[in-house]
Amino acid sequence: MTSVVSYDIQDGIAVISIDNPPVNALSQPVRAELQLLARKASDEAAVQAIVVACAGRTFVAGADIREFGKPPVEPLLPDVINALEAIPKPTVAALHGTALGGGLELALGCHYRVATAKARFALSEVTLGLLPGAGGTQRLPRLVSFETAIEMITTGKQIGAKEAAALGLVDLVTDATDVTAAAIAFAKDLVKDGKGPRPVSALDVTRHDPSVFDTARAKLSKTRAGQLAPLACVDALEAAAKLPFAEGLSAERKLFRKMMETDQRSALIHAFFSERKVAKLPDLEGVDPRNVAQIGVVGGGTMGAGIATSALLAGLNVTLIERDTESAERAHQTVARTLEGSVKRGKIDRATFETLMSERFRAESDYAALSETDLVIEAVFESMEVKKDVFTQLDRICKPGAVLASNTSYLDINEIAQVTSRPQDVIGLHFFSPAHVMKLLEVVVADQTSPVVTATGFALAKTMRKIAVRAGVCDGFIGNRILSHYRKAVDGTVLAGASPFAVDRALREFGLAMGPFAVSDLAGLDIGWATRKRLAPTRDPRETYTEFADRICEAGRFGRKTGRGFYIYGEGGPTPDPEVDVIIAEERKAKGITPRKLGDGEIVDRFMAAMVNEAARVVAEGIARRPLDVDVVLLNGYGFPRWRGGPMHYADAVGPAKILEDIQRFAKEDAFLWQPAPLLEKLASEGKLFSSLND
Ligand code: T1G
Repeated sequence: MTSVVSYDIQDGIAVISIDNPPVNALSQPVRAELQLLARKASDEAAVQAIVVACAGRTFVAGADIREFGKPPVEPLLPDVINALEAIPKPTVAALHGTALGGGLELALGCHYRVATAKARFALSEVTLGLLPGAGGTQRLPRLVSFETAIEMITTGKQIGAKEAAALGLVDLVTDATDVTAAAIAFAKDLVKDGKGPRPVSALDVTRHDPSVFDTARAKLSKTRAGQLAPLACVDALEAAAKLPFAEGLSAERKLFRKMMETDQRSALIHAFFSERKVAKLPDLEGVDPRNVAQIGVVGGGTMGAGIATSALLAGLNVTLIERDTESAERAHQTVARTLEGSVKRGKIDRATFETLMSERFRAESDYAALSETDLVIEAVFESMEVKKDVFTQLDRICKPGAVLASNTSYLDINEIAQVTSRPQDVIGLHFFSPAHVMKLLEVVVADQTSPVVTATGFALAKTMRKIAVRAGVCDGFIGNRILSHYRKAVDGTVLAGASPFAVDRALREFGLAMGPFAVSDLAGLDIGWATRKRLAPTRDPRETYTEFADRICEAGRFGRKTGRGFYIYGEGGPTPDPEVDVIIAEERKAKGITPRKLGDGEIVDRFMAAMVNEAARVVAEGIARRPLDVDVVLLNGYGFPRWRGGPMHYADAVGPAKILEDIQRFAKEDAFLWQPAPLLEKLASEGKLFSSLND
């Protein structure tokens, strides 16, 4: 087997370098060789100091996540790090790229740390449902305050080299491109100055108020309700405060093993790997995308300006077209305002802002400005006629080979493509609002879209740091189609007897950031109302779940923007509107429904059964390639709780058979609303899981 760790001595400095592409994860072979070579360097008389470095694009990005869920194999990372720390010679970590999780723990096990200016650091284990399990919770609070340690470990957020140095996590930030050379020079100075080992574990924990832990727990019970790992992180940090290092390490290990066994860890790892696997499509193997450097955006409203901003932040040049110079100027100001926000949040500096606005972005009113663009994204009003007119002009103006994309959220891309002479170059790129924040991008592939254009859509997503999911053409593609069905079920739940406010509360406790009725108020009830009116001519007459919502709209109550919808938006925040309950009671009476009590459990079961059932149809029809694609969409575009892994992962956790039983039970009350999807019935009858369709 090729070695994954190299060893070299340069002027008395042993350089141990890990080379385990792509991110130098601490797999078992790496741990074993690292342990062996650290011992060798410790024993060799010629070695006066040791540098631990990495080849490739980054220092260690953590333990090897692919080993999770399997029995741990010796040597365990905490033991490797403790042995390294105990070496009676100074050890220096050479840090570049992203030192994350076990990577940062390995660095903390070294006596000194040298980092490039662009290096970034995090104990990111909590994002995977874990806590640092190799001494991170015990060493970090020996260098930084407990408040900082709690914030870093319970959020998993990354910090830059400068901040790390200011916190005392890094001893030297170098502008040198070769951080290993810088670390070797640093080690030589240590030897010259007679500086020896400086084990972090020998330090006392920083001074703190013992109440810091309960304060953190109280905050997490609100901000991370239902999540186990953040609380385990606090428990491990409290152990660091109360116990000697060795005992604190044991407490950490016990908590780590407990979190490793949770469904939440399994769900978060599923989410992590699914977001990488979703872009791996056999039909795109070996298909080279077209180069995209100049993009056009048609439409400078919320979506168009958001897409333009996102593309500018990703390093692309953007030409935005509006219908006249006045609208173009307004769009220019909208983009400037949004980028000002990026400056305020430290995402870009002022110089970058000026360059973007003066050299990389222009807003025009003449389509001729798009003649040299490589890809154009249409983001105009959601009307097929308006879009057809835009694509007719794009077809006339844009150069051969330019990709013509629509940002439509539900309209038929095939119909749009037909008005052009180049349907093979037409695709859907459905961004989510706000487009410069939301990571999800549905790449909607029409019947004649060429593989090269699809590959170009995925490449653009990577450039824009979006998560692209391939979708087929149907009303609502993947996310909005599933949304429309679980919204129907939620309305049916209200008619059956639950108040909208009880539904929102139950689903918030399930893990949604906001309940569906609060979300509707936020988005604007008139939007759903307009969609219902658009679909009315084709709607099944048995579909009568939304009259109460229509009546609220007829009263001009559109939610937050009018101060009243399902909730009343006053000074003290949203409060349930009692008049909504009256409207609902009247609707139930008009339909002859005798309301019954529905507990939170049934509210969640109905919500999830509807979501999984429609998702099963979406997968069976090929609108989504795999169940994991649905998970990625719902996690990244619809606020599904990440620590539940997505609706299909949740369905596997409770079992497709249980979902089917729920649907069959609800169908006794409303056979129209609850019609089992054939794929769900098939999996349930065969005792198989949705994950069996993920390969
Ligand atoms: N283990 C195994 N594979 C990993 C990996 C890891 N830690 N990190 C990334 N990969 C794979 C990934 O699946 C993909 O594979 C390829 O590398 C490129 O990744 C003991 C227990 C490092 C910022 O949380 O955040 O340490 O698709 O597409 O966008 O206490 O990967 O090519 O086959 O994401 O440039 C803690 C997780 C682990 C870091 C790079 N570590 N990784 O982002 O590339 S738990 C993390 C990332 C731990 C200790 C505990 C990102 C990245 P493929 P990529 P990228």
